[in-house]
Amino acid sequence: MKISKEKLDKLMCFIDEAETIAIASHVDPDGDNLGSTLGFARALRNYGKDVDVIGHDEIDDYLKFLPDLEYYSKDHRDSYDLFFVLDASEMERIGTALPIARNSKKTAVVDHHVGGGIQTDLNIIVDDSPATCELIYEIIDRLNLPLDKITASLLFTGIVTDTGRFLYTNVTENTFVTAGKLSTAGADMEYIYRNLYQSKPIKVMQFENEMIANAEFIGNKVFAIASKDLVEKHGVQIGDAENVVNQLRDLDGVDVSMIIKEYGPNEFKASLRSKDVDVSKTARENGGGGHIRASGFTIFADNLDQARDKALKILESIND
Ligand SMILES: [Mn+2]
Repeated sequence: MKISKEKLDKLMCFIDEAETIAIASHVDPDGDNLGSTLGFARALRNYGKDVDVIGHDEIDDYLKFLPDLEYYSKDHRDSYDLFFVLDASEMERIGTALPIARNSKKTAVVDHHVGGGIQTDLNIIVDDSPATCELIYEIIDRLNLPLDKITASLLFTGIVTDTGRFLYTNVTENTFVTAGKLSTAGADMEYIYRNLYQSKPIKVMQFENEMIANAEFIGNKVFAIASKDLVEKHGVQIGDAENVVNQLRDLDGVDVSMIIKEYGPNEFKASLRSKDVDVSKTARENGGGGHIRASGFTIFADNLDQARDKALKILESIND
């Protein structure tokens, strides 16, 4: 058990006092964010609450298999009795939903990122938990909220994606116990695994291959670029690059991997992965955040070459 009884009691009061509840997803939502927001929303709906999931971005294709995505919506009230932020360590991560949070009566966060600055009426932040979905399972279990098969599948998805299929070092006995309980509750593991790991479009593999072929190796570090041109050439989404940073980290002799993704004319998103070194610090120093071995931040630059130079300087400055 990772959450104090005092916080859980307070959370139960918040939930019972609220009629309308919002759960905001963060920008650029990943499997853990969608799994936790949609799963928690479902449990609270089944408990009898009026719950909206506030979405903003397009869902990446690889997550479109998730159940309950029809609840991920841009429609919302102006304010709620209770407003949740899940899987985000800064309020700004909820993007356009920020004014709704400010108008709502109470706010709460459940998160597992390191060193964030988010402040709400109830912060449930466990930075050694590998996934927000693990924390949401604990909340549902200990508060006796309804856990049906679909909620179980959603939470299982977040645990599998954020742990790299139970690979990362923050996975503990509790993670496996949670996965086991979700399996017993009816999580459809075969469906989840098939969709996440056995459905990659060939064009995505070809895009990844070209990124990897052009990767630069600097000692035990490696750097690759997902340019708009490359994304267009292969007809993929920029989010499809994310897998590459993991593949590069997994190489023998590599400890730190970095990719930059060209989002806008001057906006580049950097992702960092490591086997050992703390890359959350580097991300925070550059206005981003994340976990000890997986983090990200944004680079603003005039063009791709300048972004590359900035990124390489940052990568070289990481101490190992
Ligand atoms: Mn997460």
